[in-house]
Amino acid sequence: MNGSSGSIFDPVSPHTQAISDLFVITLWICAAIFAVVAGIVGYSLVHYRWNEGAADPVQIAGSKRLEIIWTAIPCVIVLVLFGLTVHAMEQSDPEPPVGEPDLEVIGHQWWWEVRSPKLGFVAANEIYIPVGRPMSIRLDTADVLHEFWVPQLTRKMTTVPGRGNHVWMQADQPGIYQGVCSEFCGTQHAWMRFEVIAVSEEEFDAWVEQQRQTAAVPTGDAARGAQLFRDLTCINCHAIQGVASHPTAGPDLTHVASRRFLGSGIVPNTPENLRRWMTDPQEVKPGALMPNFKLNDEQLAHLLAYLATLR
Ligand code: HEC
Ligand SMILES: [Cu+2]
Repeated sequence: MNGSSGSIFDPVSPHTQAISDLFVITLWICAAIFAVVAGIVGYSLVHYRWNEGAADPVQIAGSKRLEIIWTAIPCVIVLVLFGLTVHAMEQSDPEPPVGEPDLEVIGHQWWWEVRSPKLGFVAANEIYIPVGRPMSIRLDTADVLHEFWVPQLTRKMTTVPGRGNHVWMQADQPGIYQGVCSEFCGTQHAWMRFEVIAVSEEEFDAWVEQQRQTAAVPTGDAARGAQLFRDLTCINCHAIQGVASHPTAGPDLTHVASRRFLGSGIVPNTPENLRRWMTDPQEVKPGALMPNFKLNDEQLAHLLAYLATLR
């Protein structure tokens, strides 16, 4: 898929286009100021250089006219920049809608909970959106300050404990866009990533439909894994829809097998990496808030069989 450079210079929504435009205009204005100032300095260096026997140039210290001119020009420039900035702020951060947002994204140390009471699903670290439709997102945090940022799609927005924030997210081209936490929040701040996957309306509906499914009832080894999932207290931290829907200390695992990455982007979701994660989460993501269960081979096999059914 295209459009996934992750660069702020490659905006894919009206919101980030406004920010990028502001940057470019500001850069050109500053470049012009630099050229004028450097030009005058250069001219003065050459024209007024020391010349044995020449008379001193005319002294203009205290000239009222000059003082007014070089006070007025910067004031006008600052006013223009102010106007452009206010405009960009309005474009990049329009009023939130009245009523329910489309999505709620909640920052956790160090992963993202994604839910939609409106559409009736819970997910983690992966957000599907329909191409071209502005999605309204309420932002919250379960612990400390985080900052939600998809450089190509959204402005930055902090998640503040006890105070919901809002951001609009839109992608005008299909693609997979990188999202990050952009406010230091502890050990694994750098691995608090997520992906926004912009797809057609039909594909979006299909994704929502899949996320709404509760987990299938497991059989065989997977059923033994499901039992371990309760006995070993996994269920105290991880929700599995149809089994327990409330815990939010760790990511919802109802559809974990269908996700592209584990540990908020730290490793691709392959059977090998899932085994590593279950053998010792700290080896994969040091500091992650999941304990090492020191599983024996049989427990590991049963849990992996169960997790594989969670599609
Ligand atoms: C104390 C709470 C806690 C317990 C108990 C716990 N986990 Fe976790 N788990 C987490 C957290 C937090 C994460 C996310 C870590 C991160 O990405 O920083 C996680 C991540 C995971 C992931 C990766 C999910 C993803 O999408 O990245 C899997 C799989 C997982 N846990 C399975 C289990 C299993 C199986 C058990 C029981 C043996 C278990 N967990 C017990 C807190 C817990
Ligand atoms: Cu962070």
